[in-house]
Amino acid sequence: MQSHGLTWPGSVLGIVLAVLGIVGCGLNTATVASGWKIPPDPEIVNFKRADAEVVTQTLVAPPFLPEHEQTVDGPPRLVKIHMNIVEREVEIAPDAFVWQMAFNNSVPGPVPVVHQYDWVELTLRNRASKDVGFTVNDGSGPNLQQHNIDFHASTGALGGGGLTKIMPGEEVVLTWRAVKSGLFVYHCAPGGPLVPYHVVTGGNGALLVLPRGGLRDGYGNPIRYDRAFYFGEQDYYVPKNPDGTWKRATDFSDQMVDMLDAMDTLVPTHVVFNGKTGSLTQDIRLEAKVGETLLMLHSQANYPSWPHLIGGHGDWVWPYGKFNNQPDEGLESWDVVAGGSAAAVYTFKQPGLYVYLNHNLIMAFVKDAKAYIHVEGEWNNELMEQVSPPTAVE
Ligand SMILES: [Cu+2]
Repeated sequence: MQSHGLTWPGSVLGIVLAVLGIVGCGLNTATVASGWKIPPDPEIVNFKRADAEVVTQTLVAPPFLPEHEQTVDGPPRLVKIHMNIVEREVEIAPDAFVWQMAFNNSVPGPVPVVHQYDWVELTLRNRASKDVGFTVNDGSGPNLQQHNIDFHASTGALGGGGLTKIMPGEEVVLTWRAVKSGLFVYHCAPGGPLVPYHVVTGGNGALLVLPRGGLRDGYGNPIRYDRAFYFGEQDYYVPKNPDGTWKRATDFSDQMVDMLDAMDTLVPTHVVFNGKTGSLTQDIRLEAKVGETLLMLHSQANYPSWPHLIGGHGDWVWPYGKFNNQPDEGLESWDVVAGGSAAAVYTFKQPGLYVYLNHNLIMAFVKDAKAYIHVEGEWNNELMEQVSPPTAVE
């Protein structure tokens, strides 16, 4: 082969390249570490839970987030939240009904927002949906199954899953510390095939842990967002009747065996944002203005996704949704791993309709993994102009 003709023996070349690689890597890591990363403050890290101020956060249904501060100055706090688990039946697409496991009566569940090193104190209830003050769909009855919660943001006991198993009629209180910052999935995990069953019927959501000093761009400059939307993506596996229509079950337990068969194909029958078809394209109108910065939060508890903002970009993107990593600049599409998240910010520069979607376009347009964002403002011809409208070719 031609390579035998090289004047440098391969081994020498290899050693030279290896040395260059080590030096290059070392310099690079040192530059990034000293330039962007901020070491944790020992006073904050060592702060004791007993000394923390206790606050209660009222959760709201996605795609919106509870009121929150983007930066905090004081010591860590203990943030109390309440979630009720509701087994309910929802028409997720025309003539396709799913008995859902819904944290706080929404699919996906709500997005609690805390800051790194805060504590979360969750009261989780598994009880008859009629008693908890929700307006649930007709046909929903008392809960039938055991549920729990695994917070990917937490540490120990299967993410809290081992300490939160509750039967219908029970409630449990769990406190844990948010030691990592970022957007993290949470989901129900009762064990074995019940784990995916409860997750693909909607038993998942995400929790946002902001850095105490707020978000920073790749240069280390602070980022403030004007709006934040949470895109919780859900894959469903609805069984069919022999005649090809969607099969409907009588309750959450009755649905399970046929749905597990449909899940065994690994091919979702429906993929949606915010729980059902049309949720963020028809039911809820998302709006923004030119000049505003939008924080786009995205999670998928069971399947990968590849987000893209049609007509815009990710100005800064955290592909794994973890804010203590330097964000990537100017991305067109990015990754959400199964059981993970992504976060991105974009400052709108043109008015009009933007589509935030899963850029597996079959998932977006044959299924419904997409959201519309309606943006108002002045059009900028410098960025785009239709120089000549469509006319017939002579
Ligand atoms: Cu569950």
